Amino acid sequence: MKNEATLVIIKPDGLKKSLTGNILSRLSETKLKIIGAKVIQVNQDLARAHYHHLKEQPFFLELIKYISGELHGENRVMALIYWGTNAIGKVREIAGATNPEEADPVSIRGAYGRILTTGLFENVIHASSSDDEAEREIKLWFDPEEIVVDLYPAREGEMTKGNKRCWK
Ligand code: IDP
Ligand code: MG
Repeated sequence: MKNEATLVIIKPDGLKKSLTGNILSRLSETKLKIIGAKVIQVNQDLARAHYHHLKEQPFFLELIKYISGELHGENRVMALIYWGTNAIGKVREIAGATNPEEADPVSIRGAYGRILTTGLFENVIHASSSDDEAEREIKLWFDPEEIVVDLYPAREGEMTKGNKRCWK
């Protein structure tokens, strides 16, 4: 079994419900290593890029409102990269099925998720579902220097990148 990296996002409902500790404890059962972690605000561009494969779905606009925090008045998510043997499958298993009603009740989504009256699955965490998806998502959410393992080839950039702010 080869080492894999996978992206986990604790969605705004997870932070709003103070579930961060519980979720991290559950994920630690996998014995995988955390190799990147941060709390960030999700803007429209990131939200749409992350879920671009679902843009034709009837729930897409609500999903964008969900991941960007608009539904919960909570503008934070926690993004983590887990790394190790069969990381993608191990994390998906503990996360549970996409539909929280169908998810194993002891999985994270089964225990903490719900279906909104609009039909949206409010399911507390995101977890990458394949190697290709994990690579695309990790590159979208993290810069190379924010990860403690050299996961993918990177190039030397300029010291000040784009409109990034620097400390005074
Ligand atoms: P995943 O998160 O289990 O990988 P995806 O199909 O990638 O599932 O969908 C992304 C997110 O969109 C889900 O986590 C859930 O919040 C929402 N979602 C997916 N399918 C549905 C649906 O059929 N109804 C309502 N919400 C959905
Ligand atoms: Mg998915």
